[in-house]
Amino acid sequence: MNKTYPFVLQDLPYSYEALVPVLGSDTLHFHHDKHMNAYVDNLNKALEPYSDFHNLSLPQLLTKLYELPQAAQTAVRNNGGGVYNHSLYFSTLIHPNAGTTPSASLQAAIDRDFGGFDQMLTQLRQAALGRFGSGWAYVVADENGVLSICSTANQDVPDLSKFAPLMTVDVWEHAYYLDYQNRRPDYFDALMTLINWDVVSKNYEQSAFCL
Ligand code: MN3
Repeated sequence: MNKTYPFVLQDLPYSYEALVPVLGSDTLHFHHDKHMNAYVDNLNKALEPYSDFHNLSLPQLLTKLYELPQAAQTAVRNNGGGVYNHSLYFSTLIHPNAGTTPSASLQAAIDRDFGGFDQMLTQLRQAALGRFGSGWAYVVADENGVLSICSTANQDVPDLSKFAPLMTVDVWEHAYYLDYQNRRPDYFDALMTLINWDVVSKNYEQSAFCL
């Protein structure tokens, strides 16, 4: 996420079969190789004419969106957000057999800010299922390490100057249609078995702002 222009599609940190049967390899191929790849390509196309911005990281671009030339703002918002959101999403998944759990410090924050792990997932589920149309639901930390749930539409990201996203749920239909058709609740419940809490914990421990 610290990379700058030209952005490169990162390989998945696991094989295309690694998340079967929760997410099939067809879903991962289309989602990563086609959908995410298009966001990377279109982000680079949008930035190509503006060399003054080629040294900015993706979080910096998304935070300074309105300092960009107006002609590039919508494309960077949509495609830069698409790269940011998918990078976070894919990086926090792993096969359920990995059996990861939150670190002591993340678990303490979950208990303090949600009243427990199940309560956190209940709030995240409400945000994911309540998002009309396409978008994302997140667990984020603020600059004091306080956790909360939020949701965005389309490929928008939370305000990265105020919140560090720790994990996210893609609720665009392309994330689940091949495996779950229109059943977003089934997808959400299954996806929660794939969350790599080791990575989420690391994101929490590194969340003191480093744009
Ligand atoms: Mn997606």
